[in-house]
Formats: sequence, structure tokens, C-alpha cells
Amino acid sequence: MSAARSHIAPWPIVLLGIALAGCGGDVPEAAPGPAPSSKTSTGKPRIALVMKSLANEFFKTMADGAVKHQREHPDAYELIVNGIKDERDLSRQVALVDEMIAQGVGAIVIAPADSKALVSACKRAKDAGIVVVNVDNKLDDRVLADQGLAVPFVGPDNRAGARKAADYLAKRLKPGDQVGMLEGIRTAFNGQQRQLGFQDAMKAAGVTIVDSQTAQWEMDQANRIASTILGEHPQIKALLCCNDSMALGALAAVKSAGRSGEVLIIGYDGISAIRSAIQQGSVLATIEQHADQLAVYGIELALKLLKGESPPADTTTPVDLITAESLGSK
Ligand code: ALL
Repeated sequence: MSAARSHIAPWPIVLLGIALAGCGGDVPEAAPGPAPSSKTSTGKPRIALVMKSLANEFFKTMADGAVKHQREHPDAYELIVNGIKDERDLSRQVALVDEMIAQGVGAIVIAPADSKALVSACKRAKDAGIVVVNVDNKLDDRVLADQGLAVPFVGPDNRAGARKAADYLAKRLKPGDQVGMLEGIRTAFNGQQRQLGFQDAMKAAGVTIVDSQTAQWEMDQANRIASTILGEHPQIKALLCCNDSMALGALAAVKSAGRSGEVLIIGYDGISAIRSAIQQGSVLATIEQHADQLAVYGIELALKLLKGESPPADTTTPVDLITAESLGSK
């Protein structure tokens, strides 16, 4: 059994791992066996993509983009794709990094589930001579500095992205209106930045955020918390959700409270279910952060670093507002 398969966790990672084991090709055996090498027997570097919850379409899209890129560049590298089962499974993500170190991959491209908790694992990888590239959610600058670690980041300006969606929402609100917010994992930098972007826009519009709670990026938790917020603050005019999974949970809560059309919803990611909801008019807007390209940018940078190029400064990737108008449904 290949090393890639031997560490694969239950569904949905299994499906992805099997698909990618074929795609990645020549994956070395797990220990005991020959000493790991950062290159395969064909001389190609192996790049490990380590993501967050594969239950979230955002990361499936990210994985699909990476697989497509590898298939278009079969001679450049081999790809190992990993993810965790739920958004909070930090220890599993740390373990995945350690498994990739043990396999002796050439590079790790990581979307960390937590901006602080993954720094030590990334340091272990770099100390083992592995190229590390950080995508999507930025590692904490202070913890990186404390550990004497430099990791290039490729990803969006989440504060600016969130501001775009919330400014669009603000056009439908008036000063003095009240809204609620669903936050991501509070130790994730991108979640913090999205929260700030939403706050910036509401402050500028004179709108009060009367309740803001973390639903840990998850739909089910968002559904429960949104129901509570709607019960406790029946006057709210909108729910601002720091990702689309939580927007889906909020949407179900608004529907079951019989408040469809009265409580506006915004999200962040651009997943297909939210795009459909926007076209149907039940969600107002989201932010497309081009998940299919995020890992690809990271892989392309990793390939350059593996060739000995110097790491660049952080790279900011695009974010686009998605509304019924932009989807052509109005
Ligand atoms: C962030 C991603 C997506 C995703 C969220 C939950 O890092 O940018 O917004 O929905 O994590 O894992």
C-alpha cells in the first residue's frame, strides 16, 4: 500500500486520496522502507497540499484546481492531497504535516486551520529541509517571528473582501438598523480579517452589530446560532457570515423562522449552493476568492522555491463580489 493511502482518513478524504494516488503516480512506500527522498524515482519533486475540511466545497474546489494543474504539468511534480474531516480538527492537520515530513516530500503547500497552532509543524517541516508555502489563511506573524520562521503567504486580503460584500449589503440598510454576525474560528487570521471588514462596512453605514458569535466555519453550528440570534434579536435586518458554509446554516435558520426576504444574508467563498441561493434571491451576496486557483498559486511558488529562487513578499490574490447582478440573474 502506498504511503499516501496508508495515512488517509475516512470519507471524504478516502475518495480524494484514491483519485489522487492515481494522479500522483509513483508514491514511495511507507516506513519501514527506503529512506524518504524529496524526489520520486523519476526525479520529480513531490508537493503535498494540506488543506482544511474536505466537507467544505471550498476545499474540494481547491483540490480540484491543484489536481488539474498537476495533470497539465505531469513532468514538473507529483501531488499528494490531504485534508481534514471537520474545520476544528487541528490536531489531525498537525499530524498530516508530520506525516508529509516523514514521507520526505519536497514541499508542503498548507491552508492552516489555525494561524498559530500550525506554526510549530511548519517549522518542523522547514527544519527538515522542506519548502513550505502558506495559502488561504495566513499564519500568525508574531508566532512565526517568535519561532524565527519565514513562510511566504499567497492569499486574499480578507478584510477588503469582506468589506466589499458588506458595503453591498449596506446599500440595502439604513443607519440605526441592527444586524448579526457569524464568525469563523477565532484563531484563524482570515476569519478575524473578515470580521473586521464586516465591522468596517457596518460602522461606515451607521448599522449596529448587535450579536456576533463564532460558528467555527460550520453549517450546523451556524444554523443553531443563527436561530438563537433571530429569536433573541427579532429586529435584525441581516446576518453577515464569514464563510458560505455558515451562510447556508443561516439561510436554513431564516427560512425556518419564516423570515425569508426580511433578513438578508451575505457569505464569503462563492460555493455553488450559495451562488444558486443568490440567483434565487435568498442570499444577497458572497465573495469569490477563486479557490481553484489558490493552491495552484501556492504550488507554482513552491516549484520556484524548489528550483532555488528566493521567496517573494506575500502575494495578494483576487477577490470578487458575487451578486444576482454579477450572476446575470437580474
Ligand atoms: C477559510 C477559507 C474558506 C473556508 C473557511 C473554512 O480558510 O478561506 O472561507 O470556508 O476557511 O474552512
